[in-house]
Amino acid sequence: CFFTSVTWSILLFLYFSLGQDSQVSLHHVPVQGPQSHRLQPRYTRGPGVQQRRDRNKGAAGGHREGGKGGTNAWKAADLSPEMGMIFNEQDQEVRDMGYHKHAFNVLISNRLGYHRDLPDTRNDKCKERSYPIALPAASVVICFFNEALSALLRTVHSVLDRTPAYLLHEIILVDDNSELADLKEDLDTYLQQHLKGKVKLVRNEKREGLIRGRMIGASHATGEVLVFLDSHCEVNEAWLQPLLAPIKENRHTVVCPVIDIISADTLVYSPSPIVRGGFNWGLHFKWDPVPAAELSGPDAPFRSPTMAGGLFAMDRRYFNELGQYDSGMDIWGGENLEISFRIWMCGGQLLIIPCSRVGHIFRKRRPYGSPGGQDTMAHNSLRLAHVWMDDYKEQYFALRPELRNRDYGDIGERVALRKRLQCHSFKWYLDNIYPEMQLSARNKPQQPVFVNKGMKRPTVLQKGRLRSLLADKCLVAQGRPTQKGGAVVVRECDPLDREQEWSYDEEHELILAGLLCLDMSEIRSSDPPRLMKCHGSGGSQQWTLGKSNRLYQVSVGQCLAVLDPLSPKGYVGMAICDGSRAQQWQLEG
Ligand code: UD2
Ligand code: MN
Repeated sequence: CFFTSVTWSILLFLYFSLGQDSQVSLHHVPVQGPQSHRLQPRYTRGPGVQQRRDRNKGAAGGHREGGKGGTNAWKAADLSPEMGMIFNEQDQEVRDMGYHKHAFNVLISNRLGYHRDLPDTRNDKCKERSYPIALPAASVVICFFNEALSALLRTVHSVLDRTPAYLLHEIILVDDNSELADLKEDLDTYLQQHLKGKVKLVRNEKREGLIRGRMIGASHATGEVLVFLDSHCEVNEAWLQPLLAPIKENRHTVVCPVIDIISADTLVYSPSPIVRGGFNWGLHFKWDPVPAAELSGPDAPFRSPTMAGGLFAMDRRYFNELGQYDSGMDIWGGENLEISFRIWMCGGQLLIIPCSRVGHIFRKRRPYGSPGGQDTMAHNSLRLAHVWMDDYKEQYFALRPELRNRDYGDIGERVALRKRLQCHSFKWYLDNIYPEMQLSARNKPQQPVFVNKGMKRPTVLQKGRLRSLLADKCLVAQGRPTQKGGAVVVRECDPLDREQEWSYDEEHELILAGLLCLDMSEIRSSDPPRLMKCHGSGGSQQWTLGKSNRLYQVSVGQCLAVLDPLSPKGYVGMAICDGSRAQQWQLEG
């Protein structure tokens, strides 16, 4: 609300004008280390490698605009790590409940507001490309279940802000029977007050899942082209024209933007590498390198065997002719491979358009289940295997023998569709569209892409013991420093003990004895930090070590503190940053 915004602005103003660490202040742009390419953790579905060039850049002119209704924005292409700073219990609650309900940092999402600048992640050549003025107009369909309002509205506003009005036929929101009462009310009010006539809202009377949800959205659409987006996206500069042009040229072309990465912990927007979609025999989508022969330039569209699923554009009539989606698929999963196989096997083509960039919040877990608790991914994959994969479905069953006799419902209509459209065989698809698949040993579990590429460890900036100025003791592992999940405590400093040595690197990781990273639980910031395997994607393992000697944790917005300096137990924990001596640390070599 307005008053919280005002209080927040004042607090921030005071905070930043009272001379905090220059390293993390909004106005300071630290010298950047060499670009690093690290492995994206396997559980997120982000495109493999991240370039985190801009991550700790101070926010350029980061100020908060006055205004009502939470539409305030940080006019910044990038964020300060301080965006997640917790000032009081209310912040704490927003953050913790946000992780619980949405699996990303809702505190930062709310503070960002509904509009923000984004780094233009396109290749420079894209800026010189021109597109026909006359292009088909788009109906943007966004289906959501229990989405955080700020993320949903930022998705909507990014479309309104960055799409020429004549190309935007409409925006259709499909509320998949969300259970959060506040979300329903707040969305209704906001749409009434600010977006009347600009956004259509369709409400499902029961939870349908994203697959039928999108079909419902599409059935309300009247634009020539359908564009599907997840409900936590931000479209970037000139994103739509490059998607519409290839469809205009050939309406059997389906196109995907490059999906840039919005960090779930920090909301920082960073570019994705140029990769394309594949899959493994477990029928999981994966990102693959683009074969050189497929790439004719940094700005040229290229063919992709599959799509990630959430973000694509397609001629509306073609969507209908091609059989929309399989309405027997539930909630989540598998529909992306199903539509990809169908496009290629039945005479269409699927392209990725590097000049179109859309950011997506890649979460580490899905914050919702299915109504009956079923594994909908398995159900949906079975349907897709039985309809589209011919004998190659045996590859799937070899990995998932327990599914061989599982019921998957009636697929009669989909089999008839395949026949009616006179689609190619799955072998044709593998031979012509995804030959890489045939080369790999089919039954071996697939390695994630990029395992060995770009895994260079980040440069260490500082090394030494981490001494608490209050306790005059050093931060060490409570048990063995090799023990994953182990806690840290303060103990007598021993300059000769290698197991007390921390390295602080350019990725802002704190690594003990060259082994494990200091990590904060993203679910509950009241938990103490632990030693975990370094994952290389910032957030829960990102610490800033400032001049005022505090150790600020970016993802939880708090500082590391000695809890009771007199107790021999030496417990430490996270606390609201207050500059006290209990929160002062020195990394000494
Ligand atoms: C990816 C896709 C997603 C979908 C999925 C496989 C991207 C960026 N995302 O997973 O679009 O293809 O793979 O199925 O490629 N939703 C509902 N009702 C539900 C469940 C989800 O409306 O019952 C909405 C949800 O709010 C979101 C969208 O569907 O807007 C996709 O769900 P997700 O973000 O959890 O999927 P994601 O990105 O993990
Ligand atoms: Mn998503």
